[in-house]
Amino acid sequence: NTMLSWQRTAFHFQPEKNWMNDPNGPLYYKGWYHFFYQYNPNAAVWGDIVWGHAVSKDLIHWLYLPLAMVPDQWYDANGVWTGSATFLDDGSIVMLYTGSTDKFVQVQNLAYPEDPKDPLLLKWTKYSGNPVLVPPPGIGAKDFRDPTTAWKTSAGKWRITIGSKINRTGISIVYDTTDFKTYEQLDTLLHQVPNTGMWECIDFYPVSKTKANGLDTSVNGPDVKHVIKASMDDTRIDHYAIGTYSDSKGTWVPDNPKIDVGISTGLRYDYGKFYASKTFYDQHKKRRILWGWIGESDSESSDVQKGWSSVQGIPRTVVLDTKTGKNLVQWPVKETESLRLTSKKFHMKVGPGTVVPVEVGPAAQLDIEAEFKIKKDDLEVIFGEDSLEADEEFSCETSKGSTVRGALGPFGFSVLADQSLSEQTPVYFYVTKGKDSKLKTFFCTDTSRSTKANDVVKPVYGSFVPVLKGEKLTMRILVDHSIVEGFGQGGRTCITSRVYPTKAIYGATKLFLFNNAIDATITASFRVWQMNNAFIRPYSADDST
Ligand code: DQQ
Repeated sequence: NTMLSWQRTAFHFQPEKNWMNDPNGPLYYKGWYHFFYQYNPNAAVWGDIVWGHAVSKDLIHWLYLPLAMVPDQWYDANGVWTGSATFLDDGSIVMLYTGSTDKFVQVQNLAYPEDPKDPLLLKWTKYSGNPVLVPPPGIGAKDFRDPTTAWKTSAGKWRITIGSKINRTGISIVYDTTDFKTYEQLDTLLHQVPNTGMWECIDFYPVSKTKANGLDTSVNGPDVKHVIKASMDDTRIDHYAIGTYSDSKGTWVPDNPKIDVGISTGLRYDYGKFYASKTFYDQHKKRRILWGWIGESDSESSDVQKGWSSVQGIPRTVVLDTKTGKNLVQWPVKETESLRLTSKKFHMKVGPGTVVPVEVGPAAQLDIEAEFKIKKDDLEVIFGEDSLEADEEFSCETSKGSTVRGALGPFGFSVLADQSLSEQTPVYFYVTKGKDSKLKTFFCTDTSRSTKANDVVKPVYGSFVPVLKGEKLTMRILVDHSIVEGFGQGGRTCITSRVYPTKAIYGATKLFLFNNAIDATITASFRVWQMNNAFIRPYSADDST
């Protein structure tokens, strides 16, 4: 169907057709990045789930391979669901995944490459003793899924966690194993949080307190913090928290109980559309990489009409923010920059209530890096001692979007806009003065005017973003036809949105800079790159060389 074909992305991973959801078992092996994904080979809606498979040399250009695993056993007859890879000490790979059985019971299964010498890992063998884990007593048959990558205990065993719930409490059940075939359940949970519902796709990994590189999942010690991420089935939000892991107890406690997993005051990887994510340690480049499933915000019937649904976000490196110590920072993998074509640099001063076209040619595939300064006098006058403006608790989500003017914002870019701005998606900062008289910065994306289509959910997304003394406000935006990924303040706060312009497509797509503040003058220094297409196509024999 060509009618909706402009929504197809040019450099984001998506299958040729049909439905995709969670990233599965990402890993680097013998020169290839492997990416598996939840896939419906038969339709553009969820169902008949198998593992799709693709490989890449650089995480950007992808070659589709044959399906890696399909439901061909009683223990995965209703779907080969989400799972994770672990490298054993001898370099061999084990894959654990959830099967939905012939009776719709969620069990964990073991699989491994049929031929470890094959860099493409084309064939997977399911262990003859599957399932290796069934729901333990007290756990619902349909509440037991998505095993993590295993990590080593100090006793030399392997440990994994699996998400579940007891009543309304989200929990992570812990098991130790030596051979991945038999398991011993620990008496304690890794973690639990009341009133958060079912935890899907738990991820658990160390981050360095001092260094910028990523850590292998088994690394532990005084220089390390541990991150737990769980995907909240109820709200479809990926929440993470930073805390301390006890190897001897098999438990984890958050640094700050107010920033715990799954609670409204906690942290999210992304404040837009981003779910069921999973990290892996890239031993090739010593970094931890985050994949996230970006679903659609349009209707199921539109997906059926266009013949596909969902994309994957650009893989992000993830590290602890050593400046704040309280949050992660996420950034598109360096290889993304290989898609950059021509660029233009701009330095613009924009007064209150201004919209300026940014002449970059067609603006449907862009990478934007920008720095903003608020004129200092304005800051002092506006937010001086007796200033009137003290924003009550601002929130992007409950605000009416970028048309609402404050003293110091909003300002930023309107992307995927048409010439007359009848369609536009503003990505912006909004600076407020809190009740404590301190400036507080928010990073938001307003999709409410992104399309004329009437079958689309169009929220205002966003959140608070930490800005430290002396820092300028910075943002990066990746634009790719129907996806916009915003990274505020170096990736402290991220927002991914799916938008479906009807006029702002291909060559008609424009970029604007705006300052909708009432008082402040803004200086924006930025660079805009045209982005190339990535090749994402079936593997052919020529690709082996
Ligand atoms: N998707 C998988 C499950 C997982 C869910 C099924 C999260 O394993 O819990 O497709 O999106």
